[in-house]
Amino acid sequence: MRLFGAPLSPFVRKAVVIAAEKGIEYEYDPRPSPLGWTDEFEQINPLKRIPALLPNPSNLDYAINDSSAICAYFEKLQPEPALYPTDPEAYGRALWIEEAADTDLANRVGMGVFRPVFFNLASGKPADTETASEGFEALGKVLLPYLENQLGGRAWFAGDMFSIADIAVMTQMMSLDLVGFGLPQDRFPALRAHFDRCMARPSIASCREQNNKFVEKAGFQIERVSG
Ligand SMILES: N[C@@H](CCC(=O)N[C@@H](CS)C(=O)NCC(=O)O)C(=O)O
Repeated sequence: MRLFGAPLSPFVRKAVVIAAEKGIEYEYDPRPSPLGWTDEFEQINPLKRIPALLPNPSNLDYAINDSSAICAYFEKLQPEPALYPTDPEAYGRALWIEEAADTDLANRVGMGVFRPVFFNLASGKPADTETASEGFEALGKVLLPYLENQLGGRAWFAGDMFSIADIAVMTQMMSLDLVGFGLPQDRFPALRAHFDRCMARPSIASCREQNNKFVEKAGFQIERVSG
């Protein structure tokens, strides 16, 4: 099995973390990214998005693309530990939170905060911290308060288990944190505690360490703006 996609993509992180939680092994090809695609990638995923997964690396025509499809495939491949609740309400809620995180949250985090800092640095320009700060403030108006409220006093987003919902939200928060926008404790205490709880899991701590090493190796100096 081979997983494709740059390690700083929040969607690739979903696949990496769920595989680590379940002890699923794979070869990893970190090369395809929005900053540059490999020759064979279009054949694997005509949508040109990461992550992509080849269950059999020699068969480029049988790919599973999209983080949600890959995570659901991993759940069937290796059901333990379960990362999707069985209770119908908790299951529906997990899928909704995953969807919200993968769409609107991802778009606002990626375009509004991550890219103005990271893509600028990657192309040799100074980080656009002003645009990123505006993007973070926009997130703080609706989406982050919504998620803060959804979490309420509970440890996890769906039922009383760590699930795909937590992974999907956490991977977006990691993107914010990586470019200097940690969750402020005074404004989002539940989300902050959720982030710290997630980071304490070995699967996520190791993913974060790899991400930090990648940024260090690139030599990017990233200003800490919050959290
Ligand atoms: N719904 C897809 C979204 C994947 C996605 O948008 N990935 C980004 C990287 S973070 C990408 O490949 N973007 C391509 C581009 O910007 O050209 C998933 O969950 O995998």
